[in-house]
Amino acid sequence: MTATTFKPRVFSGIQPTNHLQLGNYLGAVKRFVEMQNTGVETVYCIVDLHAITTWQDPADLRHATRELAAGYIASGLDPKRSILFNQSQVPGHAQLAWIFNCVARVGWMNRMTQFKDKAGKNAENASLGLYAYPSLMAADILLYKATQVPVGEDQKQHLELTRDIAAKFNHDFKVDFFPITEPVIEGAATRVMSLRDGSKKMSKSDPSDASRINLTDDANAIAQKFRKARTDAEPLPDTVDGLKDRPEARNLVNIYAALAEISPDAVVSQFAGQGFGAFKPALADLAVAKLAPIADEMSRLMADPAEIDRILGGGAERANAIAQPILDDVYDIVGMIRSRQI
Ligand code: AQP
Repeated sequence: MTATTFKPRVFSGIQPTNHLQLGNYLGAVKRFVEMQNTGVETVYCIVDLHAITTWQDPADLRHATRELAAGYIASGLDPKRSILFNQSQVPGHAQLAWIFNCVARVGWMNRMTQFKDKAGKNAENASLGLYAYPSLMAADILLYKATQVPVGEDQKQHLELTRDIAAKFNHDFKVDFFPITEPVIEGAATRVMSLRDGSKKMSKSDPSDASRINLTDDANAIAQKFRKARTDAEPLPDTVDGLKDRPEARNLVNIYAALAEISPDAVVSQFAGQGFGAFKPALADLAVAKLAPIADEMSRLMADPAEIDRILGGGAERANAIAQPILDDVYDIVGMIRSRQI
């Protein structure tokens, strides 16, 4: 069998839970925009089906979905150049996820560290959806035969599972149907850490608001959160090697580098010998300069929720036009009879 060449296509998504945080922006959304601007076909989803794997108040979920759409657009995603939509409007995500639940093995799921982290000590009481989350994520990606997926470092294991599911499907059904998708985990900020604890990643759902910069934070909140960010008492070194074993300092340098679009090496050579009393205000100023225009544009877009819904509906139609023929082929490969004209 000759190997199939798959059309280059980028897919990624973010859960509409709480507010977008700086880690989501630097690790994901900013990369989404860069990939859109290369001209490759880009499909970006708001994964509301993933969000409900943990409890979401329905009104909050609706608000967070629109706010994330506003965040995508305000950050530079163009609904004409990228397909932007929310997952639940394209039924193929849930349908393909069921097929993948029957391809993936329980042993594979048991190794997923995110489930262990999110379920915590009370795993028996976690939703079945949270356990099957990686199978739905594989469906999100493979429903579009995506060849590249820009994500933060924390999603690496789920991307490996997606590749395993694609390979097992191809092997079991003796086809070369799904691509073996490449994760794109690049840049200085693939794992932005909590501002309160350098061993934990920054997260939308961390109970401490001081642990993260939200994209909706105003200039005062941003300055105050960086001022209170945990650091050590040492000045900045003159090379990044000097940040080894200084996770909080390394994190702030990485954030600066990603926002300024320079290397961490360039940041430390600029601030070498200076303490955090000087570095933190410079970082806060840079963050405000980069994030305030996004926050302003988000609130402008949020004033017209009907327009956001219209954009998501149009994106869902375009997404479905790619997804449905792929899903039809999957059903055919698996042996499902499809005699009804829909
Ligand atoms: N701290 C981070 N640094 C770099 N990238 C990050 N991402 C998340 N946190 C960081 C990337 O953002 C994308 C969307 O993530 P998600 O909303 O689908 O879920 P998550 O990874 O679990 O993100 P959060 O913020 O921690 O959300 P909650 O708290 O709701 O679970 C992914 O590409 C992720 O890698």
